[in-house]
Amino acid sequence: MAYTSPDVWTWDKENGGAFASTNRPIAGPTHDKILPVGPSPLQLYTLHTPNGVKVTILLEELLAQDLPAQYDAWKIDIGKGDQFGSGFTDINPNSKIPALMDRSGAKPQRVFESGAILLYLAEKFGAFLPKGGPERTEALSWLFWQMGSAPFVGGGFGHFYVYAPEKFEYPINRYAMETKRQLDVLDRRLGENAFIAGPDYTIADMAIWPWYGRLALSEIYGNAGHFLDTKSYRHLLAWAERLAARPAVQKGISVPLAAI
Ligand SMILES: N[C@@H](CCC(=O)N[C@@H](CS)C(=O)NCC(=O)O)C(=O)O
Repeated sequence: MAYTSPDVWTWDKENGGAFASTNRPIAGPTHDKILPVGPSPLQLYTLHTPNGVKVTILLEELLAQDLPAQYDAWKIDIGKGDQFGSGFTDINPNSKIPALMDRSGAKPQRVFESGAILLYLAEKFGAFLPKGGPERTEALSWLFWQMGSAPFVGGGFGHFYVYAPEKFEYPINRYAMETKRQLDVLDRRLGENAFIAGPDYTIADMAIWPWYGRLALSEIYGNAGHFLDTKSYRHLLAWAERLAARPAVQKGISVPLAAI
């Protein structure tokens, strides 16, 4: 249906989309809520979404290397609006999971944005990120590529293919095209390298796999794997399968989350 925009946009609370009841055009908390704190040095407030599991995968990989990355993982139910509680917005003023509180030092340190959390933990524990040189630059390039690119997949393709109140051809075409272009970027890269940043497994793989690896494996957005013909991205698929077989990845995507 053709749409004529009004002079000034107003908030339609009942727009019919899957997240209509929680999405809002205003930042800040909607209610007071003190978040629980467990005994571990790292407190993670999260959910099993692609952005959330990036961090639990890294934490499980660190623990698998016997590094002291013990954490408590708490469930922020974004369908119920937990991300707008005052305790959560104190840690992430942007009201999105995942958010981390590092209580191991003299003063608690908050970290928000999944890419920033991955970088913070990789530097803290000296793992899964080359210390310097071109290898580090390459890993960071791919990490930031993921942060900039995945919103086209999640907020664009996934939203209009699965969550929008109706199927609209224009946005599905636009975002399917961009998603396939991105899948091809990764397929070409993985045709020449064992891992995203080169020969070593890094936080760039952990950031990219929950989105593009799981899409290639047909594990997100219903029938999207078939719709986008992800089987045709052979190198991407082989990498996705290799990562999916890692015990830390399996733990990271299903780690129990305690109620807040
Ligand atoms: N750029 C952010 C995106 C985080 C994000 O979009 N989180 C979603 C779940 S995957 C969320 O919390 N949505 C709640 C909302 O939009 O109200 C990151 O990577 O941390």
